[in-house]
Amino acid sequence: TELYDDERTALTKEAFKRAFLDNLLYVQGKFPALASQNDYYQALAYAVRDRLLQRWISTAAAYTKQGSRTVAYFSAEFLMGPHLGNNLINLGIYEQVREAISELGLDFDTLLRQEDEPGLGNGGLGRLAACFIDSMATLEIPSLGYGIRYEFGIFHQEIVDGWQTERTDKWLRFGNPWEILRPEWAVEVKLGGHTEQYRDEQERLRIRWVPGKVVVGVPYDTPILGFRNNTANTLRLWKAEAPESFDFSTFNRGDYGGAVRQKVWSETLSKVLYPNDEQIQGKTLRLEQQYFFVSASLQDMMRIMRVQKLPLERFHEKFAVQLNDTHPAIAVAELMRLLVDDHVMPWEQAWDITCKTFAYTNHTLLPEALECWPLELFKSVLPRHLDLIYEINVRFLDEVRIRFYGDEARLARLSLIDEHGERYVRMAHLACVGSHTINGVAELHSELLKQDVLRDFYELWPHKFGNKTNGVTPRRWMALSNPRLSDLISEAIGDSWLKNLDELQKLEPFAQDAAFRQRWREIKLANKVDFAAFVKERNGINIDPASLFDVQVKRIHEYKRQHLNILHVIALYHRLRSDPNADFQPRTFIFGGKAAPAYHMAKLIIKLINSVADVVDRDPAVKDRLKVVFLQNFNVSNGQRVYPAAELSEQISTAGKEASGTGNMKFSMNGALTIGTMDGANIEIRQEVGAENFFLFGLTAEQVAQTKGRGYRPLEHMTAELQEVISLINSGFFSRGDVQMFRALTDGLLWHDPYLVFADFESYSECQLQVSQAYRDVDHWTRMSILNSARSGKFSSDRTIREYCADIWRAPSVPVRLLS
Ligand code: 26Y
Repeated sequence: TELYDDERTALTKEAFKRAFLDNLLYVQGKFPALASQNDYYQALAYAVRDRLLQRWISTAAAYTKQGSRTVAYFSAEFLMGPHLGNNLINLGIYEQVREAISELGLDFDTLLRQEDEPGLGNGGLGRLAACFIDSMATLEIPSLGYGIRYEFGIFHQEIVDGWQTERTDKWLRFGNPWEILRPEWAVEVKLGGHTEQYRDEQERLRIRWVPGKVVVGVPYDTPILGFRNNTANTLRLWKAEAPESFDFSTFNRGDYGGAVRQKVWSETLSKVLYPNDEQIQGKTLRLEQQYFFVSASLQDMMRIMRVQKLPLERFHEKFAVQLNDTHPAIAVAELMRLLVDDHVMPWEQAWDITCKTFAYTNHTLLPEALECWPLELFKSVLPRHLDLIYEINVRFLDEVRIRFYGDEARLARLSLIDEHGERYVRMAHLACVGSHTINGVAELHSELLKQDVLRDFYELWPHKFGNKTNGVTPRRWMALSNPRLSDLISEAIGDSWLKNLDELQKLEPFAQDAAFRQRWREIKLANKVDFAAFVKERNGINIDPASLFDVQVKRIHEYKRQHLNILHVIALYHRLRSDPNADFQPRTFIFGGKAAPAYHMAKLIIKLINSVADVVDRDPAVKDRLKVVFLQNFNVSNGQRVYPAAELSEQISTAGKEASGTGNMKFSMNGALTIGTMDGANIEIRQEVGAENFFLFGLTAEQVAQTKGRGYRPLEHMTAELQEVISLINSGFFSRGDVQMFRALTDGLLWHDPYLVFADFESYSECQLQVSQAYRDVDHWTRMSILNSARSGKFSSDRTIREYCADIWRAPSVPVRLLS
């Protein structure tokens, strides 16, 4: 304790205040009269960082000493959200620090809000990676998150005249107090060029990759704290830089422009996150990004083995690598290259190690989202890897040929190379062949993978397939974002539920307790009042905290069917205008989410939502009964405000399309009821909370498939009300007389409707009526709300990670003792 528990890092309030003011001077170079709120935030962040470094050092020491088996989570995205509040929660000093800061006359919440969140992900997949590393640290699993330190994360969305516009996310502008640069562990990554044969000193025939360019990967480490333990794991993100030697050689030749271009090109690799979560067509830079972080990470892992004096033959014993979708799937070929080319290991042994190292998680059933790279493009970036993939493929297809005698069609379907028309490398196939385990992210999704997208692989290797239903971390999504509810729960059942979410079950009896229900309601109302103030500040409109808060927040996608929701809102508006005295449960419809910048239909849906919001807000006839809000720039921080205030969670994707969903879990934990289809994890949520506490509607995945198989005609599902809705839109009513504005949307629905909006519309409307009726029985609704929360234990990412550890990684926990 002498070494660490000093003036600089002591946890007492007084020591913390001194440290904070010290940092203001010595880190920020400011004194209070000149300091901005951001200066105060930085000083606070550094004071917290000082207090977690001891854990980080102790953890590194424990893992090094014990040579622990380590999980490497490979992901192109980590959607972390702000660190400060989360670190305070996990350190167990949130309240203390809040008090210290207010005693200094500062507003703690204002300081928390200064943090520019690291938005290094698009949505579900990136946020899942963040929840997973939180849970791994909490469960004391030695782990490294490996990814890219994008200089610009997911764009900042602004709504201008109802349309989405994008602004660059300059999250590093004021510096990032949570990361530590590790220049001594930089590695070189080759790209492009060609391969050639040569004979080594022992006259062995070998292959040399002569790269066209080389970039340097520099690691930036961020500590990931466990919840109230001594573990601090590492998120290691790579920044791309130009190798100095390259710079100088061009520079010395007097080619200054060339030297600068080289530097600029190198840095481009980690410049920006692609804002798509579905499709990227033939973008060389994207493949280069994927290879860059994968190669840097595998080289880093080999360095760790060298330091620990472990032979590379034991790579798969030291490390379990999880591939977060196919974005890092090139790792299969890269590990083979490192072992076979660089370390001269026999192919069979290298392949054995590779297959024992990797496991692959699939996150999508949409066929257009499966990553394929045009062969020529692939060859120009990774010539050596293409040869390795050919070799892997030849050996793989030999195996298939024997298993499925004479089945040529099957060979073509399974091949790592798609040979119909233009040739492509199929990344999902590479991931399947090179992994010992393949999983989906919810029961239904994992079943559909076996029946559909990966059917041939399932028939070949049924033992590789399994399910790992997603989860979310209750530390961020309850303790941090919903302190009122968390305090009430802890008062009722103690606070160990935050480490063992199944204990929420103990809340069930409280659903019968009128006084408890009253407090549950008061908390939801207080959260709604806070949220209403936030909406007033952001959107300038008043929403009524007494109305039902009905929320759909997620990326904008046709398969997620935000348009089904807004069509229903228009139907309600029409009912109110047609019958002004109709009995009507007041509702506030809240939408939020980003559209991929080139996804025109998604952007048009945003415009429609905003146009309806605008009309409804200006129409005195529906005032106080119907409101629509589009929340700009939905991200982790805004999520933390909206989930606690929500009463109804919209999970309305076409059945069979949403792999899992994770927002659905955040809502349910925080006491919102779900209106949803039999899709993704909705099915398991309904199973857990009970059918009577869930509003189900719509076709099942099977019925969707049948309907499509029969030849779906949306017009056959046209009802009088739906007709009114479409006519109203087409009349220009929401577009100031412009009858063309929403044509692409309405025509698309009338003539194609690939996601069966019309087929589900009536069932949805009917279900929404039931919601409104249920909401009027206040006590009944509160009971259902409490039961949703009480039965959400399964959806902790701690449960998910325990399953990955037991079934895939075989990684035991390693508790950390604080060094003194
Ligand atoms: C290839 C590139 C364009 C791409 C980039 C990001 C493709 C996909 C993605 C992201 C996909 C994603 O976020 N999928 C979601 O993963 C969640 C976590 O498993 C699921 O809950 C959710 O249903 C799924 O859509």
